[in-house]
Amino acid sequence: MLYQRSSALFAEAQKYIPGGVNSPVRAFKAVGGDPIFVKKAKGAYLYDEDDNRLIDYIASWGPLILGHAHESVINAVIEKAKLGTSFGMPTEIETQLAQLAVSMVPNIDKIRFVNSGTEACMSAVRLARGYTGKDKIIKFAGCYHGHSDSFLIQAGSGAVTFGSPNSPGVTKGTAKDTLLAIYNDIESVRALVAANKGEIATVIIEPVAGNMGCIVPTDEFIKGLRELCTQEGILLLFDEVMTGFRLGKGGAQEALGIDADIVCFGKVIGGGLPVGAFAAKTEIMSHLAPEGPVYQAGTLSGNPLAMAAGLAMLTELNNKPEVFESLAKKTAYLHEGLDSVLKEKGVPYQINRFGSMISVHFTENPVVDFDSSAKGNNETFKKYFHGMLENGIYLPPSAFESYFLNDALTYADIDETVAALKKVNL
Ligand code: HOZ
Repeated sequence: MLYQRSSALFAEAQKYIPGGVNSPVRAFKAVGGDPIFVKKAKGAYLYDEDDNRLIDYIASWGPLILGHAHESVINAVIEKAKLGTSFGMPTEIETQLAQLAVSMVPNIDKIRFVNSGTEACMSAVRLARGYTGKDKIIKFAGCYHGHSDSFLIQAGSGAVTFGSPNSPGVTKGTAKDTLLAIYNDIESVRALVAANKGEIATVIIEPVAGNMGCIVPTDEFIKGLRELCTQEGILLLFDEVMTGFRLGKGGAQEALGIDADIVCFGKVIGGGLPVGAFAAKTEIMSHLAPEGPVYQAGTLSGNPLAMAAGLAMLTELNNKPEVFESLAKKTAYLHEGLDSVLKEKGVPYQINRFGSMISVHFTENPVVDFDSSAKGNNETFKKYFHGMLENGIYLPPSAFESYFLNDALTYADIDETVAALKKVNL
């Protein structure tokens, strides 16, 4: 496949945009080569600026559960845009989306819309601190909760690729309030809690991690976390930016059978438009301005176009809950296919999967946390990524990302994906 126009566009972009991209993972630094510039997308396919058709496994990093340019979402946005694009005033549709989201997600009464997952997590932590009156938070190495200062401590996703999991620009003062635990290791959390007795406001976690590849929590770990937080008066914060409305109507809370105290959502709640949200029981949410003293605001929060897209998307998912099973089956089918081909290739690998999230790690040992994920052989990953791309398959351009399947993918697309892998030399 040729990617000449993409390369030319990238060269031009680099003159005006740092690194040529508006979000680092897109720059292909982890895998080398030039990023693909997208012209359009429909269903399971991306069409790039060189007119290549690619089978897409990132779905805009999760939200496009039903595939690209889904008719009901697109029509909702078009109709809404005709009525005006932003008011900075309340609109009825915000309440409609809030009501629907609250009805789908366990254990929440109220929700606040923001503009991105970063904003959601940053604001949720402020709320947790305001509610508990405590300053410290615990996060897990390799988890990524957006690019707010408190989270860029041993962060996953692009932060790992660019060698700055602890970003310059984050002050020592901020960093000291973020304590680091090890994913899937409840003892590491217990130790931090014991050493900082009565000082921890919240434990924030990706309940199924997607920013060090896909990593599944053990039952013992996630249940232990819930028990520990309850015992110690710590709020358990689920960052469901990737898992919300994807692992089931009720996201990871429902899929894992664990109630969180605060839940954050990202792009999915806007049907792929720029939206985030955080939600909790009334008792906690009433601490938020203007009802309570914890401040949080935004002109574009609850933006009508984003609300219309989100309402269309969540309505589809609410009316067709079978989509979650369908996605999980397709993902299992992909897993089997990749497994059968990789077995023949003679390289060590692991495949992690939960629902419609999956990732391949080129390493001998099980991948259960950041350290085991970081042991993956990146040279093999690069060959895998570029080999698949050459054959029309678009995977996440880093081993530290999960794939997200969309329901527009057909079994024939998955067969094509597996057939592509057969042609790749690792
Ligand atoms: N941080 C996102 C993946 N975990 C990537 C964002 C983007 O490049 O769009």
